[in-house]
Amino acid sequence: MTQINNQGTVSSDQVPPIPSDDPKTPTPGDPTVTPLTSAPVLSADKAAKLQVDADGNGVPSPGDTLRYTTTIINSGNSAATGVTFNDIPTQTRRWWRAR
Ligand SMILES: [Ca+2]
Repeated sequence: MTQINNQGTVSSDQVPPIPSDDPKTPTPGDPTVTPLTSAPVLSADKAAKLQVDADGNGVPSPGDTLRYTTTIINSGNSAATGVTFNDIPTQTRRWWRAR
């Protein structure tokens, strides 16, 4: 939706219904048009979790496996199309799953 069109009428016992007018236009008796502003607002959160603690020290260290979880959110007021997420792991990372 890119705009809202609205029109009312006024009438009395003495006159027929008269349509409301958009005062911003020169056309008499036309609907009032209000343009709407909308856009998607995208964000991507990425969290890391220790998936396999190879050396058992309880913290990420060389030789362990990390799991990354990515959450992509559209908090805007319109749909986003053609959305892609691009993240190329380095040689020190192993991907388990991205969602
Ligand atoms: Ca570790």
